[in-house]
Amino acid sequence: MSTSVIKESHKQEIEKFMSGLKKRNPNEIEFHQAVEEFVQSVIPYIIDHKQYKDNYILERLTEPDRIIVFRVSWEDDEGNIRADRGYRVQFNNSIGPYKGGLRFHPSVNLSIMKFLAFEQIFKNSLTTLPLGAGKGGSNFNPKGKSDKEIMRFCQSFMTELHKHIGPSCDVPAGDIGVGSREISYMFGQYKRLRDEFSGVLTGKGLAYGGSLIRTEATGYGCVFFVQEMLQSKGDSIEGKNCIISGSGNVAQYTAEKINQLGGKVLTLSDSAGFIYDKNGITHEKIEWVKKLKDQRRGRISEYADKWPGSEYFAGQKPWNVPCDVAFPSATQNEILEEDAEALIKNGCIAVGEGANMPTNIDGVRVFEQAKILYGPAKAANAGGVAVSGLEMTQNSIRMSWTREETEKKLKEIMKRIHEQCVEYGKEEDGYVNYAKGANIAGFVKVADAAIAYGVV
Ligand code: NDP
Ligand code: 2IT
Repeated sequence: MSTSVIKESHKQEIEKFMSGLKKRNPNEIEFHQAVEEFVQSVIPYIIDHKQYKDNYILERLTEPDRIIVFRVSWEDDEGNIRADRGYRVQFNNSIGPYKGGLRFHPSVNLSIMKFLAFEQIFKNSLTTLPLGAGKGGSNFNPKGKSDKEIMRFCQSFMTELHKHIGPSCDVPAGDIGVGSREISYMFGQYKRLRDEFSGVLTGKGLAYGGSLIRTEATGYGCVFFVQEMLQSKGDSIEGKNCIISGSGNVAQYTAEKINQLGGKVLTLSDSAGFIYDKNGITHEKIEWVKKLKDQRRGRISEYADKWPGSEYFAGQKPWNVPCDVAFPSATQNEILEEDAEALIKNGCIAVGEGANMPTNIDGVRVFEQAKILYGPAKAANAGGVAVSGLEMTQNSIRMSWTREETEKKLKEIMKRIHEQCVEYGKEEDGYVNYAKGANIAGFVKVADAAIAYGVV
């Protein structure tokens, strides 16, 4: 059932379920949104598959196994004492150890942690790897902090978190504000506290257990997924005008892979505005952006000063730039209904969500009604956690695979995710509702495991 045409009887079931969920989890708007988007596809499916209803699966799946909330005290460079809040939501370990990133951003709160951990359940299930789901982070703001401040924060964060994680229990990774620098500081502290060298975090440096392609995986995987969608229509990325939001890890490697496959990248952004480069953001320019963001920790506005023919638009998002394919790769709810309408009006034929929940429910409806190729986050950005899963395997067998082997595995995984979406998302008129497909395919595996375990 596409979210645009929900049967009246299904609508009532969905409203009843959502009203209970909202009562149990007051004020958690992002969590409500993620669950609502999910149950719009899954409740109609459950109505026809009674075992899930009889086993109270939806009620159980929307309640996290546990939530850990803790204080993170640290000292800044001026000697002031600071206190931030740390989180780890261990949502579900039915099919593997809890797995998911850590986000450091001032907007972090329990609702955002829970929406991310909830979506991670189905994303991780889609990867076909044995991965449960979790998410964590802090409202700590890394912007403008010195390396030493970042190190002290990460060490203090891990001093508490280490009690709750482990290579077979819960394996965190990066997300917004957490890249290789932060993972390395946290891994160093874990190793010191526990006196063990294990694959307890993914996204590690290559010299100490990291996997080749993990840095690239989310962006590359998202482009592979879009390529699969386009190929199902006899089309490809080659020659396509693409717009990207964000300029962090996911955006950079999305841009890199689009270029490698012959597409043209027109935009990048950060929270202050976007740049439009009519000449295309080529390999050389992407390498410059990587240094700008990862080494100098600069702003995307500097791009327009450096590269002639490009323009900076302060305070705006890129969705009004005409394109064939859009890759939202910054944050949640960055595409609202009017943004989705602008994309469709300007001829956009495909969307690959690199970010988590970047499109709100009204925006998704616009894409589905226009019947474009809409690749939802759970499917399209699963490449990151998939290569994290491959990093865990390499750590367990104490081996490392080559770049070629790992990229090939990533590509195969994205292809299998696409196949699962088609299997569960194809509608009577032939339109593939990828959101519905991803939700149901991700759900079935986890729900079947939960039933097999009995009442736990
Ligand atoms: P980074 O921290 O590397 O980059 C984040 C980018 O998004 C920056 O350009 C940042 O701009 C921008 N951004 C962050 N918050 C906002 C906001 N509130 N409004 C506008 N722009 C914002 O993070 P990642 O690239 O790793 O993550 C980007 C998205 O991809 C997130 O949704 C994340 O959950 C998702 N994701 C990441 C994966 C990974 O492996 N890293 C895997 C799967 C999904 P600024 O510098 O101004 O803050
Ligand atoms: O949202 C995500 O899937 C991530 N941030 C990556 C998680 C991981 O464990 O690699």
